[in-house]
Amino acid sequence: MTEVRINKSRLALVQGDITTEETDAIANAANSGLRGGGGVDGAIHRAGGPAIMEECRKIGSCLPGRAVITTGGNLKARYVIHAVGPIYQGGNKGEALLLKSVHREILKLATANHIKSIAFPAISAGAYGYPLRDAADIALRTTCDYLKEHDDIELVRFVLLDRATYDAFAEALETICPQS
Ligand code: AR6
Repeated sequence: MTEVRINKSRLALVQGDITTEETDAIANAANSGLRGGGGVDGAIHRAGGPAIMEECRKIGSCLPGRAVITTGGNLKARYVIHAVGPIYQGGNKGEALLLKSVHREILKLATANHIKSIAFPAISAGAYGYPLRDAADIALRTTCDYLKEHDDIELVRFVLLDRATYDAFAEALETICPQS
Protein backbone atom coordinates (compact mmCIF):
# COMPACT_ATOMS: atom_id res chain seq x y z
CA MET A 1 0.00 0.00 0.00
CA THR A 2 1.14 3.50 -0.70
CA GLU A 3 -0.52 6.77 0.25
CA VAL A 4 -0.01 10.47 -0.46
CA ARG A 5 -1.73 13.56 0.88
CA ILE A 6 -3.20 16.15 -1.49
CA ASN A 7 -4.28 19.21 0.46
CA LYS A 8 -6.83 17.78 2.94
CA SER A 9 -7.41 14.52 1.03
CA ARG A 10 -5.64 11.17 0.98
CA LEU A 11 -4.90 9.25 -2.22
CA ALA A 12 -4.02 5.60 -1.66
CA LEU A 13 -3.07 2.63 -3.83
CA VAL A 14 -3.81 -0.91 -2.64
CA GLN A 15 -3.78 -4.33 -4.26
CA GLY A 16 -7.09 -6.15 -3.78
CA ASP A 17 -10.70 -6.83 -4.71
CA ILE A 18 -12.80 -3.65 -4.92
CA THR A 19 -16.06 -5.48 -4.06
CA THR A 20 -15.00 -5.78 -0.40
CA GLU A 21 -14.18 -2.07 0.00
CA GLU A 22 -15.80 -0.16 2.85
CA THR A 23 -15.54 3.25 1.20
CA ASP A 24 -18.82 5.21 0.82
CA ALA A 25 -18.77 4.45 -2.91
CA ILE A 26 -16.99 2.23 -5.39
CA ALA A 27 -16.58 3.02 -9.08
CA ASN A 28 -17.43 0.37 -11.66
CA ALA A 29 -15.84 -0.03 -15.11
CA ALA A 30 -19.15 -0.56 -16.92
CA ASN A 31 -20.26 -0.63 -20.57
CA SER A 32 -22.56 1.86 -22.35
CA GLY A 33 -25.58 -0.41 -22.05
CA LEU A 34 -25.07 -0.80 -18.27
CA ARG A 35 -25.77 -4.48 -18.92
CA GLY A 36 -23.10 -5.96 -16.67
CA GLY A 37 -20.30 -8.03 -18.11
CA GLY A 38 -17.00 -9.60 -17.13
CA GLY A 39 -14.08 -8.17 -15.15
CA VAL A 40 -14.80 -5.78 -12.32
CA ASP A 41 -18.32 -5.11 -13.63
CA GLY A 42 -19.24 -8.80 -13.30
CA ALA A 43 -17.65 -9.00 -9.86
CA ILE A 44 -19.56 -5.93 -8.58
CA HIS A 45 -22.94 -7.19 -9.83
CA ARG A 46 -22.31 -10.68 -8.40
CA ALA A 47 -21.34 -9.30 -5.00
CA GLY A 48 -23.94 -6.51 -4.92
CA GLY A 49 -26.95 -8.60 -5.97
CA PRO A 50 -29.80 -7.91 -8.44
CA ALA A 51 -30.93 -4.55 -6.98
CA ILE A 52 -28.00 -2.81 -8.67
CA MET A 53 -28.87 -4.23 -12.11
CA GLU A 54 -32.50 -3.26 -11.56
CA GLU A 55 -31.43 0.37 -11.03
CA CYS A 56 -29.09 0.20 -14.04
CA ARG A 57 -31.98 -1.00 -16.22
CA LYS A 58 -34.08 1.97 -15.14
CA ILE A 59 -31.25 4.38 -15.97
CA GLY A 60 -30.83 2.67 -19.35
CA SER A 61 -27.45 3.67 -20.73
CA CYS A 62 -24.36 5.81 -20.25
CA LEU A 63 -22.08 7.40 -22.86
CA PRO A 64 -18.32 6.73 -22.87
CA GLY A 65 -16.59 9.31 -20.66
CA ARG A 66 -19.68 9.65 -18.44
CA ALA A 67 -20.91 8.05 -15.20
CA VAL A 68 -24.18 7.29 -13.37
CA ILE A 69 -24.88 6.42 -9.74
CA THR A 70 -26.88 3.62 -8.09
CA THR A 71 -27.09 2.30 -4.56
CA GLY A 72 -24.66 -0.41 -3.49
CA GLY A 73 -27.15 -3.25 -3.03
CA ASN A 74 -25.56 -5.88 -0.77
CA LEU A 75 -22.12 -4.28 -0.93
CA LYS A 76 -20.55 -2.56 2.06
CA ALA A 77 -20.28 0.58 -0.09
CA ARG A 78 -23.49 2.64 -0.07
CA TYR A 79 -23.16 3.63 -3.72
CA VAL A 80 -21.79 2.31 -6.99
CA ILE A 81 -20.78 4.86 -9.61
CA HIS A 82 -20.94 3.12 -12.98
CA ALA A 83 -18.55 4.71 -15.42
CA VAL A 84 -17.84 3.93 -19.06
CA GLY A 85 -14.21 4.21 -20.08
CA PRO A 86 -13.00 4.33 -23.68
CA ILE A 87 -12.27 1.21 -25.72
CA TYR A 88 -8.61 1.61 -26.72
CA GLN A 89 -8.28 1.79 -30.51
CA GLY A 90 -4.66 2.80 -30.94
CA GLY A 91 -4.71 6.12 -29.08
CA ASN A 92 -5.86 8.50 -31.85
CA LYS A 93 -9.59 8.26 -31.24
CA GLY A 94 -9.81 10.62 -28.28
CA GLU A 95 -9.24 7.84 -25.76
CA ALA A 96 -7.07 9.92 -23.42
CA LEU A 97 -9.67 12.71 -23.21
CA LEU A 98 -12.42 10.16 -22.54
CA LEU A 99 -10.42 8.41 -19.82
CA LYS A 100 -9.73 11.77 -18.18
CA SER A 101 -13.39 12.74 -18.47
CA VAL A 102 -14.62 9.50 -16.91
CA HIS A 103 -12.47 10.02 -13.82
CA ARG A 104 -13.61 13.62 -13.46
CA GLU A 105 -17.27 12.68 -13.89
CA ILE A 106 -16.99 10.04 -11.16
CA LEU A 107 -15.40 12.52 -8.77
CA LYS A 108 -18.04 15.17 -9.62
CA LEU A 109 -20.83 12.66 -8.89
CA ALA A 110 -19.11 11.80 -5.59
CA THR A 111 -19.03 15.48 -4.61
CA ALA A 112 -22.66 15.98 -5.64
CA ASN A 113 -23.73 13.02 -3.46
CA HIS A 114 -21.67 14.05 -0.40
CA ILE A 115 -19.48 10.97 -0.73
CA LYS A 116 -16.39 11.26 1.46
CA SER A 117 -14.51 8.15 0.39
CA ILE A 118 -14.42 6.32 -2.92
CA ALA A 119 -12.58 3.37 -4.45
CA PHE A 120 -11.60 3.13 -8.14
CA PRO A 121 -10.56 0.15 -10.25
CA ALA A 122 -8.18 0.57 -13.22
CA ILE A 123 -10.87 1.73 -15.67
CA SER A 124 -10.34 0.67 -19.34
CA ALA A 125 -7.14 -1.24 -18.44
CA GLY A 126 -8.72 -4.71 -18.78
CA ALA A 127 -11.11 -5.78 -21.54
CA TYR A 128 -11.04 -2.27 -23.07
CA GLY A 129 -7.29 -2.64 -23.71
CA TYR A 130 -5.90 0.74 -22.56
CA PRO A 131 -2.11 0.46 -22.09
CA LEU A 132 -1.68 0.04 -18.36
CA ARG A 133 0.95 2.65 -17.59
CA ASP A 134 -0.84 5.32 -19.65
CA ALA A 135 -4.17 4.47 -18.01
CA ALA A 136 -2.54 4.75 -14.58
CA ASP A 137 -1.00 8.10 -15.45
CA ILE A 138 -4.29 9.61 -16.64
CA ALA A 139 -6.30 8.19 -13.72
CA LEU A 140 -3.90 9.54 -11.10
CA ARG A 141 -3.23 12.93 -12.71
CA THR A 142 -6.95 13.60 -13.11
CA THR A 143 -7.63 12.57 -9.53
CA CYS A 144 -4.76 14.67 -8.15
CA ASP A 145 -5.94 17.71 -10.11
CA TYR A 146 -9.49 17.26 -8.80
CA LEU A 147 -8.39 16.83 -5.19
CA LYS A 148 -6.26 19.97 -5.44
CA GLU A 149 -9.40 21.93 -6.41
CA HIS A 150 -11.93 20.22 -4.07
CA ASP A 151 -11.47 19.25 -0.43
CA ASP A 152 -14.83 17.54 0.15
CA ILE A 153 -13.59 14.03 -0.75
CA GLU A 154 -11.41 12.77 2.12
CA LEU A 155 -10.14 9.52 0.63
CA VAL A 156 -9.64 8.08 -2.86
CA ARG A 157 -8.38 4.48 -2.95
CA PHE A 158 -7.28 2.85 -6.19
CA VAL A 159 -7.95 -0.85 -5.61
CA LEU A 160 -5.91 -2.82 -8.11
CA LEU A 161 -6.52 -6.50 -8.57
CA ASP A 162 -3.11 -7.77 -9.59
CA ARG A 163 0.50 -6.95 -8.88
CA ALA A 164 1.29 -5.67 -12.41
CA THR A 165 -1.55 -3.14 -12.22
CA TYR A 166 -0.56 -2.06 -8.72
CA ASP A 167 3.08 -1.61 -9.83
CA ALA A 168 2.05 0.48 -12.86
CA PHE A 169 -0.02 2.79 -10.63
CA ALA A 170 2.78 3.00 -8.04
CA GLU A 171 5.28 4.01 -10.77
CA ALA A 172 2.89 6.59 -12.17
CA LEU A 173 2.22 8.04 -8.71
CA GLU A 174 5.95 8.34 -8.10
CA THR A 175 6.23 10.59 -11.20
CA ILE A 176 3.15 12.64 -10.37
CA CYS A 177 3.69 13.01 -6.60
CA PRO A 178 7.38 12.29 -5.94
CA GLN A 179 6.98 12.66 -2.15
CA SER A 180 5.18 9.29 -1.95
N1 AR6 B 1 -11.46 -5.63 -8.04
C1 AR6 B 1 -10.60 -4.71 -8.55
N2 AR6 B 1 -10.21 -4.72 -9.85
C2 AR6 B 1 -10.71 -5.69 -10.65
C3 AR6 B 1 -11.61 -6.67 -10.18
C4 AR6 B 1 -11.99 -6.62 -8.81
N3 AR6 B 1 -12.83 -7.50 -8.29
N4 AR6 B 1 -11.92 -7.51 -11.23
C5 AR6 B 1 -11.23 -7.06 -12.31
N5 AR6 B 1 -10.48 -5.98 -11.96
P1 AR6 B 1 -12.21 -4.57 -16.81
P2 AR6 B 1 -12.50 -2.29 -18.66
C6 AR6 B 1 -9.57 -5.15 -12.77
O1 AR6 B 1 -12.02 -5.50 -17.94
O2 AR6 B 1 -11.17 -2.54 -19.26
C7 AR6 B 1 -16.60 -5.43 -18.64
O3 AR6 B 1 -17.07 -6.62 -19.22
C8 AR6 B 1 -8.95 -5.75 -14.00
O4 AR6 B 1 -7.89 -6.64 -13.65
O5 AR6 B 1 -13.08 -4.99 -15.68
O6 AR6 B 1 -12.90 -0.87 -18.35
C9 AR6 B 1 -17.59 -4.27 -18.77
O7 AR6 B 1 -18.92 -4.72 -18.78
C10 AR6 B 1 -8.46 -4.50 -14.71
O8 AR6 B 1 -7.21 -4.07 -14.14
O9 AR6 B 1 -12.79 -3.13 -17.31
C11 AR6 B 1 -17.19 -3.64 -20.05
O10 AR6 B 1 -17.80 -4.27 -21.16
C12 AR6 B 1 -9.51 -3.45 -14.35
O11 AR6 B 1 -10.27 -4.03 -13.26
C13 AR6 B 1 -15.69 -3.85 -20.12
O12 AR6 B 1 -15.43 -5.03 -19.33
C14 AR6 B 1 -10.47 -3.08 -15.46
O13 AR6 B 1 -10.75 -4.24 -16.26
C15 AR6 B 1 -14.92 -2.71 -19.49
O14 AR6 B 1 -13.56 -2.91 -19.69
